[in-house]
Amino acid sequence: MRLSLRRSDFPEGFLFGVATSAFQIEGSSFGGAGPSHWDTFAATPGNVANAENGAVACDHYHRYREDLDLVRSGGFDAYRFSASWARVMPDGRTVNAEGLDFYDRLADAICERGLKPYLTLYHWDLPAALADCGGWRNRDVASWFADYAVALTGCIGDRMEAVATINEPWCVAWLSHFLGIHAPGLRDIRATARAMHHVLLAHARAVKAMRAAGQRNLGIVLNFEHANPASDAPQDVAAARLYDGFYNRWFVQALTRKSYPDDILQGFEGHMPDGFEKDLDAIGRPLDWLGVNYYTRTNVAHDPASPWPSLTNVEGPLPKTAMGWEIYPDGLYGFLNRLHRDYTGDTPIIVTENGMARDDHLLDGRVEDTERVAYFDAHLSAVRRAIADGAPVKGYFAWSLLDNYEWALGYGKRFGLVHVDYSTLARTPKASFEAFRDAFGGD
Ligand code: GBH
Repeated sequence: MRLSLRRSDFPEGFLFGVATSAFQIEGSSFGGAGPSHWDTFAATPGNVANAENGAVACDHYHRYREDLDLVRSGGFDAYRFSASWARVMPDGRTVNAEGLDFYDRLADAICERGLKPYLTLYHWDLPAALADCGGWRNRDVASWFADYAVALTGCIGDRMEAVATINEPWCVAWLSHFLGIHAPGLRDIRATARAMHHVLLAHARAVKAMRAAGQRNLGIVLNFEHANPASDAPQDVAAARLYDGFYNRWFVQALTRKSYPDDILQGFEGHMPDGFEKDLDAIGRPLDWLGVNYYTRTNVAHDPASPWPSLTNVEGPLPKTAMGWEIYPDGLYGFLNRLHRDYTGDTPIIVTENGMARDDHLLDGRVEDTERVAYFDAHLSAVRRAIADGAPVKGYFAWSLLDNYEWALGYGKRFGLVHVDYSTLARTPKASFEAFRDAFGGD
């Protein structure tokens, strides 16, 4: 199967890229990295499927040249990656020269292949030493993060096309502190409310410090999930509205309007850090670009038995990926228009992640991931429609270059355009990789 779109279907200069993140591919045991809270979380039985960890992952730490050759040969324009804070600063505060040197070599290797580097500073691998000090619950995380941002960009920032501070603040706060699915595995509304604020304060402090040091093209990556009421019942409609509030509106409203949504603030009653209002001016300073990650929609039902926000996710009727996530390209179209219209105006938007998990198998050296090609085709069409409506979308990154460590689900869920055999670590481009190359690889 081929993609139905071509470069000529997108504006001049539109960027096609692939994305990865440090902990999911590098191998956290190499290069003098300190433990991150994902290393400690994965070491606790019951947290990750099959007790799998990120110690070796895809061994990208040693194989990055080969991996970047793949990005190049796929005809992509850009490569989105993250740096590991625990590799750069093993104790969270002191620079590890060996860690910085890895990102220095990586930056050069990306540029040497003519790819535009999109750096994300934080994709979830908080140094364990900082997690031990309260992590995202501790307001000090904002200055720790700003120091890390300046140390890293001071070394490789000169070669970065763009820098994002945080990947998916909703996941940092909610998956990690309310749902307990990600490190540090808490189920605590107070911790969640604090993380919901501190993650944005950390973004603001890092942006301010990097701007002062001359770093350009700074943004943040938010994830969006269309909140679909499970029924027309008023309670379900209200539950979906709340879900939209703490998932989709909270961060972008603070970043663009210097306020938090009232309905969510009410639910966080008594749990927000004292004086949080005074931080909103700094949080709402202009962004150079906004990254949008989009995968699915959620069907939301009211659930009086659950603590606030008193809702539950129910199974929906649409076709699903191997994650069980519904395939809903109209959600991406809707968010791109909604962001442009209601929040970000002319600020450039980049789709920084979009992709699907599939139960991929190598057969005679090939992976025919036809459904994945169809998924990409439908979502690229959604992007194209949003651009036609006037949304300033400047690029699209597929998640992900490689099959990788899918967090609490371990290595069982495959999102890659390139298959990874976890016993030999051999890379094999899938049919979806070829579909991208054939559609966008030329001029
Ligand atoms: C991204 O987050 C991450 O940035 C990336 O590291 C990860 O590998 C990738 O997704 C794939 O998972 O159906 O109710 O369970 C995506 C954020 C949050 C999107 C949870 C889907 C599931 C809703 N995800 N959400 S539900």
